[in-house]
Amino acid sequence: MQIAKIRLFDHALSPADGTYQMSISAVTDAITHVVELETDNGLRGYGEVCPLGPAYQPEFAAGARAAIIEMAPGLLRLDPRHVGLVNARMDELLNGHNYAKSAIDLACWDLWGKATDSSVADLLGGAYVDRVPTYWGIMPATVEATADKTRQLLTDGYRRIQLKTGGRPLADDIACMRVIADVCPPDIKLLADANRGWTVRDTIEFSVACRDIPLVLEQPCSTFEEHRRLVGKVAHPIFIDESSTSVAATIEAITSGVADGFGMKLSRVGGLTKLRAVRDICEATNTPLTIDDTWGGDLVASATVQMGSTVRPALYEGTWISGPYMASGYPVRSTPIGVDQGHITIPTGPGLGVEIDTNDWNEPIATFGQ
Ligand code: 0XW
Ligand code: MG
Repeated sequence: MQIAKIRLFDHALSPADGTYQMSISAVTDAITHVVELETDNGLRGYGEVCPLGPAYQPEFAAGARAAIIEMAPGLLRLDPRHVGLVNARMDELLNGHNYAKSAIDLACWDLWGKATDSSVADLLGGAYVDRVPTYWGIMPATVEATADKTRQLLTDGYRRIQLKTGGRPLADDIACMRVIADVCPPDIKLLADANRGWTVRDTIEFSVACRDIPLVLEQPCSTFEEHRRLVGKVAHPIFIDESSTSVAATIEAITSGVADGFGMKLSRVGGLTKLRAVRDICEATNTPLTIDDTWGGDLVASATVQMGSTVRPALYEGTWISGPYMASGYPVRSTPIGVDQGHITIPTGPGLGVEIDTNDWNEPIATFGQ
């Protein structure tokens, strides 16, 4: 089985309320790129990458588009089931740009599943569950609005709540964290995610002020070095998100004693093949992790929940999807992937289980092969 044709599509996946606000970046429009790989025996596999605007991480939509176009001609005639070889070829064709490689990697896993009538979760070792827990990130708001949102999330079945912090006075972050802790029963997992927006000093002050609240500090500062300076000075575990940029960076974060867990992103590490290694390293070191991506439609959602379902449940912190935050996704023929009672049901069907008819979409922006 060989890749005979590659088509690239794009779609706008804008936030429902106009803006998705984080400490030092706000996203108003998110452009996703979907790769279609067609094989010489007539199968079609799909993968996707959707950076969270240009400032969340170094990744950005126009970069994904350029990198995929750069690599595509060199991928024709490869066997998509050989995900290791496809990844090696991508590294020969282009240095870095893990996120763009992620879209191609996903499409290969989708094809591998379709060729063997297996779900991606089957190929990844098997699913522990048929629906996975999710969590919610509360955007910066007043104390009253934060309390109301927390109550609503509890009613909706969420058991893990992340407060977006940073980008405003520390006292506001502390007050909002306190009200969330007051509203929540003790078994709800709480996180403060500054998305790189705090200094080392901010983080220490926040942690000391919230010493009595069991919570996780997620990616408080910008660099790995700053997080290293926090070790021993904060009262809470540190989860690394934006700084876990690769499999090697993940290993370093664990072995250096900085990461107590991860907010892990599929596209940042380069797709399912790399994320499988991350999962296995986390399992070998008893390190908890989420399985998320930055943003995206049902292809990204399926890839993340399928991978999430294969993580040992005691270490799995859930999967966040952007669907509930979006005005709408791109059209698919399968049941849309959504959240119900704080959980996401894993699509059934071979590969990623997302049925696509590209007649529902605009014309591709690039085509390679025939
Ligand atoms: C809450 N998320 C998983 C969604 C956005 O991609 C940002 C992210 C995070 O934790 O930073
Ligand atoms: Mg995060």
